[in-house]
Amino acid sequence: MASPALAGDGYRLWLRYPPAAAHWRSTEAPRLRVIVARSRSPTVNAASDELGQGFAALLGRTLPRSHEIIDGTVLLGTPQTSKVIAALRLPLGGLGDEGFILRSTSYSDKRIIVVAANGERGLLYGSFALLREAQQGRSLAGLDLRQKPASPLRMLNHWDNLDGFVERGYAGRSLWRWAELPGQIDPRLIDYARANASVGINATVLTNVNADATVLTPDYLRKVAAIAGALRPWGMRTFLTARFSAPIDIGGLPTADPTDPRVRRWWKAKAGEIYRIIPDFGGFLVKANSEGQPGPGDYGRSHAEGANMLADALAPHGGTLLWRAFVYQADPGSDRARQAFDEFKPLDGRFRRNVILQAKNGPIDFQPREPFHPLFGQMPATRLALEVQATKEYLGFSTHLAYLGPMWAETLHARTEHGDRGPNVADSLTAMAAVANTGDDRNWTGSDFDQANWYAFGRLAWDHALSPRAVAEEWTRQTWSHDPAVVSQIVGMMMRSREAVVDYMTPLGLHHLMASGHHHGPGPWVDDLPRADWNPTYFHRADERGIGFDRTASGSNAISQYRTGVARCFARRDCVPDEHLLWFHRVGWDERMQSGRTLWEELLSRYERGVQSVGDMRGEWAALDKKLDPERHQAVSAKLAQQEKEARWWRDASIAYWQFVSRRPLPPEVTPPPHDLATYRAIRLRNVPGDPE
Ligand code: BDP
Repeated sequence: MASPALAGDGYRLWLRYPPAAAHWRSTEAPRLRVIVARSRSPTVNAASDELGQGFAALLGRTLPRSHEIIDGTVLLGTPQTSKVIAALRLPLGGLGDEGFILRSTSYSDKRIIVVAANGERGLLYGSFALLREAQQGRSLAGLDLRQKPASPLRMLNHWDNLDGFVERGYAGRSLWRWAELPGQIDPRLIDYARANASVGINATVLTNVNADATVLTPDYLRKVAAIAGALRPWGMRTFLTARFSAPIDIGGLPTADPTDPRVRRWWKAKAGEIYRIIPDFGGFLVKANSEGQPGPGDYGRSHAEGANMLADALAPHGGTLLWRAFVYQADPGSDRARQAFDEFKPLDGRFRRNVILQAKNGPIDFQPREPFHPLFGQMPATRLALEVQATKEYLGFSTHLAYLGPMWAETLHARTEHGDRGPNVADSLTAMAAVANTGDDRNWTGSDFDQANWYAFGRLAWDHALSPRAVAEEWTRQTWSHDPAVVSQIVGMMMRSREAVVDYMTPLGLHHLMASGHHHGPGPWVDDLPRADWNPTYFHRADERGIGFDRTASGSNAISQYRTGVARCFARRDCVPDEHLLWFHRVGWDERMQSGRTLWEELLSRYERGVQSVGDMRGEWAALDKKLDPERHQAVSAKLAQQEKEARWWRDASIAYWQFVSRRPLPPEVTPPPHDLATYRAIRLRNVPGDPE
């Protein structure tokens, strides 16, 4: 199964399959005797191997493969591969290729468990779902699950450069060992694919959105083909980022103008070359005319013209073109938050069928909290992908514990038309992508808790309606312990963790207050960067009178980009949630909040609450020391200690700065920052991981 793993080093992620509780084992064991899976498909073999090994570990005895149906058979099959499945006439219609049915049933008087699907990938996901059920300690007697994924494309985006550096990566270097490829396949790739398959992630983009065209040269394409071959049995398709200027960079053409016939021919030929060696290649992801990347705008062409040209090259092969909506022009104009919508809304309906427009969860840039991106729900004639960041660029890297399930659910479940009714963001999605948080650290994600974000992304991409708490519970049981007291303690910490980060970094709708470049630590005072909208002062606009970005009609009117019902609420002080207040409104320091406190008091209390919350997490974690393996317990303790220090740093530096701009005294109950503002301003971090500069 996995490469050799040390107990407790985190390598095995949530696929540990620890021996199940004795009472579960004694009642469930008779239901599990043999596995029947007739297929030569590598995917079905992978699924039945996983079941065999997983159940062997859970039950403490092997589950042999068999051809016979006996009491206790686990049967994997499609109506085409299994007469029994065909005879059972299960409701497989509408489940597509990836959906599955898990059912405890009987056949010829034999009690069996079936994993049934229309295709091999359904069998793979069904097998992992069966193991997940078992690991929750649930009885398999009444098993009856019927599922299919909410979105057809569930993908990781790796911001990995060809030299092994991972942009915004906090877990070591890239998993792709280009120098050893295509000759050697790192066994770790198989475990990577297994982990993804176990939560239904079915695609991966290997390279950084700030792309290097070299990956499209023949030598590299052979390496890509080797990776694609390792991932394929696990249901994963491989994608690459395409640098828009590749025809110039590696093609010897004088232009990359999407309307130039030579450029169009070049991309068609390139696509043909790729599909000859990777027949199931997924397609391209493109960042164009954003943050200095080349794009159709360089030739006076629109995003649709650029995207469609690449889509046409991929179309004959069934490829997909993901075009990012994260764009902002050289001049931010009135408000950077408006730019993507202003640029893309007029293009609705102008993209080819195989184009998916990929927008970040919020209109700015992966902040600890943003309102949902106004493009969701407003591009009826365009397929959309939701892009989230699993790597915590703006949420404390892999040091701070922040479980992102609640953040993503907040976006997915946000209503795009009315306050509490009508369609939500999830309803408008064809795909969901996460900027990956993986690297070659032994525990994959830099911290044990960041594994939960990889896990939660997959689960929420599969089922947008899942509750983040339920996901945290199942992850915890598979990763840490079955003990109900431990599970509830850990899940409690996880569920509060992201809000704590919001509180001590960017409370009440504040955003983009991080230090420049690496984005670690506070920098609300920064006002000297060359672009106005790179400066925190541009976003908070604080002065002696008040704080916040007026995005109502009296300000940038970004609010008008939302549908009327939503816009109306965001625009009203008595309706906009406190969480988004300073995102949409400029508010006087002494104005009263819903809590009855003034804004100044409320702001201070949020910082306090954030730091307090981290202190509580530390205490709760410390109390678990006898109940968890010492190696991982210790590793998390060390991170929490650092997080607490950094949360205080955020609080102290921010309060010192707000006090300076607002000229407000601190109420007596608020402990003054131990240093003056100049001290915080002078702090410079060096050699920070993940920083491309
Ligand atoms: C920003 C990151 C930058 C990425 C950019 C993007 O700081 O490294 O290139 O997002 O999404 O948040 O393209």
